[in-house]
Amino acid sequence: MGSGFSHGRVNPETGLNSRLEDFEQTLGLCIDRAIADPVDLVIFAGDAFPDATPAPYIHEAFAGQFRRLVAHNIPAVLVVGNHDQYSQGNGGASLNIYRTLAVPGFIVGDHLRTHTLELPKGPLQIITLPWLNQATLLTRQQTEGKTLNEIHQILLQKLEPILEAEIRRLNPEIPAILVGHLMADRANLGAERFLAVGKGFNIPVAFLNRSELDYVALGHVHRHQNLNPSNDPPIIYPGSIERVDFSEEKEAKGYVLINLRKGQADWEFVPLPARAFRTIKIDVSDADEPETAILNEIAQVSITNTVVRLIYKIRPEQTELIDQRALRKALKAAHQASIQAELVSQLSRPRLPELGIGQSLDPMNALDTYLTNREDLQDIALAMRETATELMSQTST
Ligand SMILES: [Mn+2]
Repeated sequence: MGSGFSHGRVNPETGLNSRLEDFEQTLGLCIDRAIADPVDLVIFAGDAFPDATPAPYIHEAFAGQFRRLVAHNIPAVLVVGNHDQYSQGNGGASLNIYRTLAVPGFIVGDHLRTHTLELPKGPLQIITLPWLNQATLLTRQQTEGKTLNEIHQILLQKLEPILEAEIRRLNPEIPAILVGHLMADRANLGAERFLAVGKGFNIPVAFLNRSELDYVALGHVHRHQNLNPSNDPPIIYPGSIERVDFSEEKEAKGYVLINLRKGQADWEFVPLPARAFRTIKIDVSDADEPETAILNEIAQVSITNTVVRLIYKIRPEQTELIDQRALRKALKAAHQASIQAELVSQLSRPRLPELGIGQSLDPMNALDTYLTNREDLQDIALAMRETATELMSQTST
């Protein structure tokens, strides 16, 4: 909550960004279902806000929904994600306030440990695995002079025995789930790729694919997916409940409902009516009437209440043929719209005569010709030739 504000608009009645209201409403639908069923437990696997210090009204929007569970005696597990962590004060997190206030039935998972919950239908074991950063497991001496890759390897070597110990201590008679905020090595990235560049490390799915666990609930990746289709146990990212940006345009949004017994977890992805995002892309560089062509394209798409981005390609000399106000007017039904013009250059790249049509060169000669024409590459030309020679010898064997 609190992200993607550029895709919203200010609601004149509340003064709030409409995207915050969207997220709050969609979260409300999840909580509605939890109360209506009712469920025995709600799991939230992290990243409540874009950072650990959200503005009070954003924090309130989240808390306002989760507190409804308390009124219905439904416990909740909140695991700390990378965006929830704060670097000051021993790595606190935006979600720790629920523990500080001792909200009844709320467990905050900011450490790797096992919690045993006494639920009305019986006990349940939960291993919480929050987002791990190098500061939590490694000292400065251990990381000094190491590359990021080496540090990630050391982190995994440290994590494996700790996780193994938690799994071995599980009572085999009691259902067990692991709730983790992590990047699994087989996961398909959604928007998180852009939100947390180079900050993390991948955890092998093999660490999680354990028969001692009945279900693995994951947060971090915004795209819904099951990393273990044989479901023994299911290893599932439910994904985000709303779209954060256009990279999630084509993803279904929802939550996961789990029916859990020892040795058996039946799960279902329940879609949510998240606000739609639509890209309208058109190349009008060859059109005589580019504006009409764009307007016709917009008319083909259902844009009402959606977040739209219009991307059109034109030649520089066509710019004056397009009236931005006409485009804006055509996009009026959208919840929010952005317009992006991409200029297409008519100049083709200068060709190297040596590589012209009719000439046939072997790859090494082609590379030599290319390098001869690229003065800016001279300092690495030798290395490129050596690497190319090596690659060519590999492909021929
Ligand atoms: Mn995350």
